[in-house]
Amino acid sequence: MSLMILLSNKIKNVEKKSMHMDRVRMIFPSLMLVLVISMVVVGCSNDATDQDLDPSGSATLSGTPIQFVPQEIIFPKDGAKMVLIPGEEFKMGDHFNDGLKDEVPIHTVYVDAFYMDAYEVTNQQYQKFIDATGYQPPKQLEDPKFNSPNQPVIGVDWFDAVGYAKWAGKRLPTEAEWEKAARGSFIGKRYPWGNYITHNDANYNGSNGRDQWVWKPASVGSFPPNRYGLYDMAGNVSEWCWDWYDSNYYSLSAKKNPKGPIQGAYRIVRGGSWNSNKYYLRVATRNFNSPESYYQYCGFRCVCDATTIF
Ligand SMILES: [Ca+2]
Ligand SMILES: [Ca+2]
Repeated sequence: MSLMILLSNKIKNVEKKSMHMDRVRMIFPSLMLVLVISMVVVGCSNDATDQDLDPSGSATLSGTPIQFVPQEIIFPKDGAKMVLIPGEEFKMGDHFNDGLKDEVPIHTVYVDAFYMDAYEVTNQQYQKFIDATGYQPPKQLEDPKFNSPNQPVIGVDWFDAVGYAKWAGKRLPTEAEWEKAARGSFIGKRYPWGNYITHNDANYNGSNGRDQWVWKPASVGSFPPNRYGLYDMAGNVSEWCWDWYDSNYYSLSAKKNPKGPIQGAYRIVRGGSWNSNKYYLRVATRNFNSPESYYQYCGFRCVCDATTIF
């Protein structure tokens, strides 16, 4: 009888242990998810201070060497997928003598690791910003040609882009970050994937092959990404960057984390658009607009620092 009780107790203990392990197995993924999300929230929002994003101030880019970070994150505030761009040197500028003098000299630049939105900011994401803040919507949101939820937002000036980034807890990329990201780890190529471009690679002026969009942006991500997992770095809509424009800046640029001139009349715009000839889709092409101007071809995407919090 006592043997039966002993066996029964052992079986109960085994069952309890098994139930405990099952609970651990059930809870563990949730704990890991909470941990990762917490790290993402802390890691990105800590660096997005008012000083970082104040249009009258200069961006603080405080990334430091990192041990481990996820390759992709979903940013909590705007739900944007972001991909990690590694901190390393690259050669910035026109390697082919294709462009204007402002694209040279080629110079070596180091940028700290950062996360960049995989896609241009969409109408749907911008609408969340409008709903949350009462911000003035761009008039293009009333135009059926431009207002699909997954089309990139357009008709936004530089201050609108900075306003969205600040709301989201992110910032605009510097010009150096943008070009580093667009190059997709290739060295000295003309486009984000290599030296040649067709309408199967991007949405630009005209249509053919995969590019079936004329005089309007495609839904974001309609073309293959570059090697970092970034979509539409060439074409679709051109993208506001943080920096002021100076045609001589490449001769003056800081080597580490350059943030552009301290003042100017125009802000950098990169990548070309649905309205551009392919010449303007080159990764080295430097364009610029008045920060108060807005166009049907110009949108933006955001970045945030990758920090040791991970
Ligand atoms: Ca097109
Ligand atoms: Ca683009």
